[in-house]
Formats: sequence, structure tokens, C-alpha cells
Amino acid sequence: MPQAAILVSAPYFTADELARIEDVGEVVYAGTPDERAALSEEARMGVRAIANKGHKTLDGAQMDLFPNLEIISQFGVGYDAIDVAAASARGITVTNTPDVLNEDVADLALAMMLAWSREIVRGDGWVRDGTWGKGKDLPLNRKMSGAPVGIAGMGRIGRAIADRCAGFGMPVHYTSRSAKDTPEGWTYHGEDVVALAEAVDWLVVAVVGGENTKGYLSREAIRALGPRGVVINIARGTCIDEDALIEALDAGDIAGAGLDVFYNEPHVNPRLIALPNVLLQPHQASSTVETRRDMSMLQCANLTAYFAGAPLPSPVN
Ligand code: 8YV
Repeated sequence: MPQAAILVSAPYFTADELARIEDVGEVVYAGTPDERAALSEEARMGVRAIANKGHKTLDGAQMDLFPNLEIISQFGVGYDAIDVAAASARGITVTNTPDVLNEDVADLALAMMLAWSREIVRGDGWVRDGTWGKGKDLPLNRKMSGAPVGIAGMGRIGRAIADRCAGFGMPVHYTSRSAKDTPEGWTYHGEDVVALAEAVDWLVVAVVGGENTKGYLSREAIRALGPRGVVINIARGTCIDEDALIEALDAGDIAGAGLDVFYNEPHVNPRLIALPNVLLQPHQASSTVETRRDMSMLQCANLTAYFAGAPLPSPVN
């Protein structure tokens, strides 16, 4: 393996994930920007790779701390926290971990839909706290099967969600930059998210995060969803106009939301937390043992391939 040091630039790696990175090369641990700035010049000069994870910004100034940096290997399909243009301008390769998490992310989207519609969380509470035992029945909740669903962003994750929804007999509508090869009967709405919202009860946000999709689910689209509308977000908090969402949820302009991602994670807007019609999850869509192992292996495969001069499994730039 190269003399190069791999900078581990996030505090969130598990012991197994760190061990895999250590198998690739010598590791320098500096989980926070402050720790990186405090590294000796010698240590910084030795860094040729960054193994990154999480959603903290990695910008040009951070990259400039490491003059010999050649590759940033992101743990995650999303790389919105990395300034890829700044990396490209410095000749730095960026890789990510696509595909291996599609199934889990789609599973969590459906889990939130089912949990929201059938009030699974409240039901569990009623059994545990004796409310049900005292003879009180959970109020009737809402049927999900057969209801129209909109997928905003028919990429690989969007498709995995749509396939699952189709299995629940839900008519599928979608937006995307181009029409996709889909089963018969799925409706393409171009990039018109308002038209998508008008056509469905459930709207799942599955677009790529980043500058281009800030506020993608706009105030107008949220309003177009109507009083039976439920928003599900497994993409990024930034993809929804969060203020507009909170106002619509509070006013009953839409029925509810299931959210796995937020602005400014892990600090969730208290106004969202106070709303009873929202199901909240701690950004856990890819968090299964199996998928996190595969993401970790792909992160390391990118590093290994890079240092071997082999084709990269999943380059970004
Ligand atoms: C993880 C994710 O939370 O893949 C992504 O883009 O957002 C999630 O799978 C992340 O990669 C690890 O923090």
C-alpha cells in the first residue's frame, strides 16, 4: 500500500469501518475541522486521501490544508457536503457509494409511509401504556394501498421506492429530468413538481441533494398536494422548503409528513418536533448492518483502486 496517509475526516465511523480503512493504508485521524487544522505540517503534507463520512461541509479551504490530497472517498451516495467543483479545480478525485443503499433507503420510505398511515408509533404506545388494555381503540387510520404516489426524482433510489409502491397497488407518478423506462401506466410529469403534487396523495422526495435542488418541493407544490397529502423525505432536508412545510402541516393544508432528513441535522426545528402529524426519523435510511458494511467496502474499494491505478468503482467527478 502507498506511503500515503488516509485522513479519516469524520467522527462517525464505526470500529469496523475504521478497520477497513486501516487495511487500505496508514490512517491519520482528524474528525473535526479543528482537529485537521491542528495537525502538524508534516502530517498534513503526508495526506493523499480523505475518507469522509457524514454531512459536514468539506470545502476548498479544508482541501487546501492538504497540498498533496488526491482523492476524497465519500461514505454515502450523497456528496452535497463536498464542494466537488473546488475538488475538481484542484485535480482532486471524488468518489461516493451509490446503489448499495437503494433497497434500504426505499424500505425506510415505505416504512415511514406505513407507519404514518397506520399510526404504528401511537399504536405501540397504546399497547404499552395500557390505553388499549382499558378498552380504548385506536381511532381508525388511513389506507395506504391503492393511493396515488408521486416520486420526485426517479433515480435509482426513486425507482426502488416506486417499485415497492407499485407492489402496494399504488398508481405511480414521477418527475425526473427525462422520462424513464417504466412499467406501463406510470405517469411522467416532466420536471413539474406542482403537477406531480396535484396528481397524488403521497409525495416522496428522492432527488439528489445540493444547490440545484434547494427548496425543490416548493411552497406551491406543497399547497398543490392538498389536505390528503403526505410528504415523505429520504433525500436531504434542503430539498424541501421547510418553513412552507411546517406552515402547511400546522394549518392542515396537508395531512402529514414522514421525514428522515432535515435542515441542520441533527438539530431538528422544534416547530417540526411539536407537530403531531409528522413522523420523525434520525437520518437512518441506510443504517442497516448489511448496507453500512457494503458502503464501507465500496468506500475502501474506491481508495484501493485509486492507489492501484485501476478504474474507480464509483467516481463522482
Ligand atoms: C448516510 C446518506 O447517512 O448516503 C447518503 O447520502 O445520507 C446516508 O446513507 C451517510 O452517508 C452517512 O452519514
